[in-house]
Amino acid sequence: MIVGGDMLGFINVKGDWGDPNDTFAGSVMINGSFLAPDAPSHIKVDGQVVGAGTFLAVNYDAHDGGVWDPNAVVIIGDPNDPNNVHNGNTPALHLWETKCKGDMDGDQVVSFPDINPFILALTNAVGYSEYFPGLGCTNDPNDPNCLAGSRIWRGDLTCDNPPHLGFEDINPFVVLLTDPCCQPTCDPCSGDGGERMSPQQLASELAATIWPELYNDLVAIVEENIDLQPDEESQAYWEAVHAALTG
Ligand SMILES: [Ca+2]
Ligand SMILES: [Ca+2]
Repeated sequence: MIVGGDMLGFINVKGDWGDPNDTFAGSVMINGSFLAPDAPSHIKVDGQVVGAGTFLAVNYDAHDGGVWDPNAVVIIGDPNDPNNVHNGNTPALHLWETKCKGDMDGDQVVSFPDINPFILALTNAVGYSEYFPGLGCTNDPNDPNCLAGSRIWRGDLTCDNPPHLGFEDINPFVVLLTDPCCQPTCDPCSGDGGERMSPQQLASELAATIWPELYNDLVAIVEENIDLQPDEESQAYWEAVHAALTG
């Protein structure tokens, strides 16, 4: 479902949200902001969210950094029960909002654990979509233009046009991990690019957070990344990261 501009009114789903037989269902793409400046603005589901893979991703202009107004809410079930009224990320319900570039697991924070879903998103789009229902892509997880589920928006740290998630995003992702912030743009977080971690420090942070089953993928990505560096200094940096990971 796509809302062409700012969302100021309401959407009411009369029954359940989702389909028990459909793995990817439930994205509301708002091309502007999700706003309630004067009157209530809400998305209301009278029934419940059904199906293990169903999600409700409220993507309020993720591309440009729109606003989810605190008074704009998503209501699932009886509106008189305050537990049913949500105004932000609610992972237990697969209710996601998009906010930070590089936040690959959708917890609204950019941190080292995001390395796991970043690698998944890079190497296995379908696996990423299955692991994080709603953060992957609707219908076709391999569709490079599918931003509704926001996998590409979150991982594309070079802000390509059209958006693209690829090996070119590894360097900026690592820079972001070492100088983290939550923002919807590709600008450096502190404005000065931050202090680069030593290769040994980076390798040990990565090794401490990587899932064992992704360790080999990480090593392979780091190895490929050596050749992609523009200068010898950067190559030496990534060679040292690789050596520390495999040593
Ligand atoms: Ca995160
Ligand atoms: Ca990119």
